[in-house]
Amino acid sequence: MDRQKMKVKICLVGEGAVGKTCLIRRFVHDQFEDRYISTLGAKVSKKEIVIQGNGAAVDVDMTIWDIMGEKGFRELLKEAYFHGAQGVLAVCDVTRKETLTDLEEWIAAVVKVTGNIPVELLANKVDLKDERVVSDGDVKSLADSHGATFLLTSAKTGENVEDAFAKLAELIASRAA
Ligand code: G3D
Ligand code: MG
Repeated sequence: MDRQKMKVKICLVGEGAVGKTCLIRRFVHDQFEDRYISTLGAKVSKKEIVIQGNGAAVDVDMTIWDIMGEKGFRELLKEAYFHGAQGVLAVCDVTRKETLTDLEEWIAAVVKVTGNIPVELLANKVDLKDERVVSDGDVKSLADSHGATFLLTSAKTGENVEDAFAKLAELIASRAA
């Protein structure tokens, strides 16, 4: 019997340099590069994964949207970027507290275009233990206030990166079911 298939579009949001591009690169290519060409405009990547949905395996064809120029990200571009997104990874950098509070605005901007979709907060760069200023509690309270889940990630070590994307896909699948 053919496995059930689904296509999903997800977006990553968050301030510049929190690690969005690195998380995608880690997930899609299983690589972390210290040097690379930064994204121009929006970049779309694809990856297929298999998740457990409702007891049966589901093939998920993920389209992952990345952006650059976060501060100057224009309203018009925002519409196109978020349009049709079924889930969002809201990323902050645990070494910069303002990147967590900034997520309020990012989440509001997405939801304005997409309506209520699953949101997962990623507290990235947890490998930088000595520089960390954002606590688990800080992340949890923002996540709770948006009915979102959260994970601590590192694009550098790969910690929780697969899980982050898979968990979001599962949330989307369970909504669609
Ligand atoms: P962005 O796409 O959100 O703007 P990038 O962020 O993915 O371009 O990452 C910004 C910087 O953070 C990069 O460093 C990258 O190497 C670093 N980075 C991303 N994720 C992690 C992580 O999990 N741990 C650590 N230690 N660094 C990370 P540069 O030096 O190129 O600015
Ligand atoms: Mg980027």
